Amino acid sequence: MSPVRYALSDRIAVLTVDNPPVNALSQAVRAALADAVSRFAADEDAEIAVILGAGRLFIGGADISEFGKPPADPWLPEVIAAIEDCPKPIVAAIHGTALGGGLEVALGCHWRMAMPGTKLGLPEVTLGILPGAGGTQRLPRLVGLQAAAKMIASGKPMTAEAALDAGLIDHLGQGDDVLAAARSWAADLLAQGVVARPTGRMAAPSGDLSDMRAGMQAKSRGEVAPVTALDAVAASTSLSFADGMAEERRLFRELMDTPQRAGLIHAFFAERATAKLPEIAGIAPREIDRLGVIGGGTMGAGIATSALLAGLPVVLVERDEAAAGRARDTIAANLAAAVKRGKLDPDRRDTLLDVSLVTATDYDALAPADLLIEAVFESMEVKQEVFARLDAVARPGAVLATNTSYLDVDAIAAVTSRPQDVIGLHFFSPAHIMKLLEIVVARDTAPDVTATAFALARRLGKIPVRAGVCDGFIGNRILSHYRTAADHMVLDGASPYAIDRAIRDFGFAMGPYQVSDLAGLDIGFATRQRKAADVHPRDRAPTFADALYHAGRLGRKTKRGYYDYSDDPKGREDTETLRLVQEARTDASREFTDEEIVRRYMAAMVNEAARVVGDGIASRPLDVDVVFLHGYGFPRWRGGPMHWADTYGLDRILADIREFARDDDHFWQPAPLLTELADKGATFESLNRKDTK
Ligand code: 3H9
Repeated sequence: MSPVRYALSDRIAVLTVDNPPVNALSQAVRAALADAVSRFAADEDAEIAVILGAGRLFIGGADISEFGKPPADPWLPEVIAAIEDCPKPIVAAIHGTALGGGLEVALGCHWRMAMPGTKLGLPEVTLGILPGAGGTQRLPRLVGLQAAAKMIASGKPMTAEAALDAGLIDHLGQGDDVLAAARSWAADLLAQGVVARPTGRMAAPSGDLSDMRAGMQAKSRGEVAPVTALDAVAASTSLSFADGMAEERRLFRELMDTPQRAGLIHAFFAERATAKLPEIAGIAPREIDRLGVIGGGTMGAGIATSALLAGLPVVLVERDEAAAGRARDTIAANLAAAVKRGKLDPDRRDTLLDVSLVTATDYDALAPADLLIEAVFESMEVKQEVFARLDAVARPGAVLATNTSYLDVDAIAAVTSRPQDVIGLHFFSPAHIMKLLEIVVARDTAPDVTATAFALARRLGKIPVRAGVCDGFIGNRILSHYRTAADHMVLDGASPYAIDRAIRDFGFAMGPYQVSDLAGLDIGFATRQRKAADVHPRDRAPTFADALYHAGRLGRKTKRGYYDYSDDPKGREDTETLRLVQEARTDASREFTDEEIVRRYMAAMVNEAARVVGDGIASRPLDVDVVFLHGYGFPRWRGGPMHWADTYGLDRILADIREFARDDDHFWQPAPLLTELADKGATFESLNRKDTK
């Protein structure tokens, strides 16, 4: 059956794009759409046409899975040109979402309407490309240069209501039936005697984007698509429509060939693959109608906020009334911020606080909860005590979860009479904002408990990644390894500021010593104390970090850590830090280039990540990538550490590790999986493909 249906009644032809799940513009859809437009042009009984999407949205864009393959006719720009050049009027009737090529189809139509709440956007830059089917030339003709440039370079969608104000659409439909609304508006347009109105023939916009371009260039940290997209939009002011289209095509092709495009598309599919786990396929999750949260500090309050925002009632238990009151205040502040960001209706906030949230000091209040999450102090003793108490009050079949970020979930489960119901849910702070959720499956965790955790993640709008039990799971275990590599460089002479700069230039949001300041140097100190018993005689302690800790420089919270925040919220480099670091060094100092800093940092990261995959802690390399993209500020356009490693070359990483091992063969031991893949000339990606889809 054709993916574009043609139906005619009352002189209105309805062309329905039907290609589940998102009506992507695959080759078959493009060909069928072109045929349907020709049929309408030739159909003497049809005077106006409506293009709409079947199912829950209009069109989700070009078919991303075709990227990187040889282009297949007809091209989308040609199909859209056929729509625009049709002598009879064609209307786009948009509901749900219109993104990328989907919105470009609408821009090629002569009139546009959208249903209330619809999202319209050109998100191509988030995939490392630019709108390549006329978006950069048609949108500025409709909404003006600045508004178009902003929408295209940010990739952010706008609502139908904003689109109407901006002139992107002409009409807001009524009701919830897009077909009925579209037919009714098309009949009105016919009655008004409207004619075809090609966007490409509208007046070219005027204006200048050089300031916006300079600002974007300054904050791009190496990402190329947004700036290139602005260049394409700017062409609409100086070139004819046809030449502007040719320039858009040239720049689109240029971006299509970049490793950044490959990295961003890898990220897109990896994020959707983490929830596809053979071990839970077909397994029904347990029902979750009420959440219990134990501990109302930043983490517990964040988890409670996240649940409330998703419509899940919460019982939160704290040790006394004062602590429970503070937790309620934190949640109220989180919800107020959500109102400010436009994520929550002010009326709903009151209901969430007064009805959906119960705070208590007695564990018995947790009895009705279906899933209980502990977010208390990070100590095995404390957590085991909490779990013993939960075991006594939780109803049979309730899921018992720990939010530990390092500790052994098997040992926590062991103090209960129901280890099959215990799982780790490692949220990242702030828990109501960060999307990543490491789901730590313990030795005895029942498959339906794992399925329940994934279902909860979906409900909370999180990106779940399965992890196995080990110290630090996927993210923190790898972090501790590359942090050690950075600390070794500082011990050997590199300034922490030089390391932060080199890592930021690589594309990370922050360098490791900025991260330390944010987390607090007391956290690192406590971790070192906890692991003191496991220290190998050849491990090199970060003596400078201890020196800063003992000097009371705990990071942002004390206004001084590696950086000085006393008169600059961003933090200034500080000679006192450099003095403490220098004093704590025992070996001779040497210089490190930025290039060597990055090579060492990344080799340590990829090597430990290979161990994490080899040990089965992460199911696939792509799971590591998603953890780093969403929990550790890894530059999205590099696709994640494993994708990056494939592009850099696993043989080169292995060679780097062997080079570094000449001075320190204790730390730099190649992971068996890395050696095996490099020797075979294989990639991490080859392991992803085995398990996905
Ligand atoms: C473009 O248009 C370029 C043009 O300018 C120029 C051309 C010349 N293609 O996200 P979901 C799959 S670039 C192929 O879970 P939701 C997705 O992988 C494109 N597949 O649903 C998943 O598969 P699976 C610009 C796609 O309801 C399934 O559909 N467009 C595409 O949460 C469901 O996806 C974009 O960047 C696609 N375009 O969200 C939009 N989109 O079930 C990208 C989705 O096997 N898409 N899939 O895992 C989205 O943002 C969301 O999918 C959307 C629906 C909001 C549409």
